[in-house]
Order: sequence, then C-alpha cells, then structure tokens
Amino acid sequence: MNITSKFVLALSLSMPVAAMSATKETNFVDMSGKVVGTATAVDQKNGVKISVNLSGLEPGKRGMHIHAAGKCEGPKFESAADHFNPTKRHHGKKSLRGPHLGDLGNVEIAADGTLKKDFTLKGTTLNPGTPNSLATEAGTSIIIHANPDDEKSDPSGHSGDRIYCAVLTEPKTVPAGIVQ
Ligand SMILES: [Cu+2]
Repeated sequence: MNITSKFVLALSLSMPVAAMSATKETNFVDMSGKVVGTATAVDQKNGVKISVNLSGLEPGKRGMHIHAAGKCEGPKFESAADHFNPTKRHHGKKSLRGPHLGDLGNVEIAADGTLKKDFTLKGTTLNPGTPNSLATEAGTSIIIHANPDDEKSDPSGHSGDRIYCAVLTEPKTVPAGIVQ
C-alpha cells in the first residue's frame, strides 16, 4: 500500500465520525413539570437546527427564545436566566441593535394545542468551546412565553410569563463542594 492509498484509507475511516453531527433530543415541560413533547437539536453547517413537536399546549401566538441557562425549574422557569446573547445585542429582529442570537420570534400554537416547527439558529453550534456555542458552562434552554413577542422591546419583547421549557444543553458547572 502506498502512502496515497494509506491516506485515502485513513480519510475514509475517519469520515463517518467527521460526518456525524451532534444530535440531541430533550423534553419540553409545562409549569407543573408535565412533559408536553420533545425538541431535537442537530448541529449543521449553517447553525443548529431545532425541531419541536409538542401537544397539549395553550393555543395562540407566543414568543419563543433560547435562554442562557440549561435549567427548567417550574413554575416560573426563572432558572433559565436571560436570553442567550453572546454577541451582546438588543432584543428583537425589529430592533436596529438586535437581535439576540437566541431570539426565535413568535410561534403559532394551533387550535388543537399542537406545535410542530423546525428552525435554525444561524451561526450557532453544539460544539463546546467554539464561538457562539450553545454548549456553554451554564447550558441553554428553550422557552415559550405566555404572550406574543413584539420583537423590539428589551429584554424580552413583552412576552410575559415563561410557560414551557426544555433544556437544550445541560450546565457543566459542578457545584462547589462536590468532588467528582
Ligand atoms: Cu424568553
């Protein structure tokens, strides 16, 4: 075997790993902690593609965002912290100084209480340690709010209470005093 074919062999052996993108499935919960469906995140070339498949929700137009902590503690989900905003922008794509990287605008929950939607968070990745990675120390979550997002008012477009939550990436920080 010459050097070239060895190289080709090595390349072909490494291809399945290189081509495999990180995929993650996570549960969405409501304020009482009841599971209302799933979100799947896939690392793609142009960003992380997120697919949500939910049912049993309150119908209507509601703001949806990525928040900057991977914790969904009901009933208010304050544990999910502020919006994911590594580029330090203002809220909303209608803001001249926006948007947050975690701004997803509004979703329309159907009259039968279902929501099936795919969206891509352009410029993000699930790879830890890379720019605009969703896999941060604090983790990230997906939140659906009670009200529509006006897509321009800081910090959250007047979207109101947080009513559904899914952990997108888990926090990595180990609390002080725990030895691993
Ligand atoms: Cu939000």
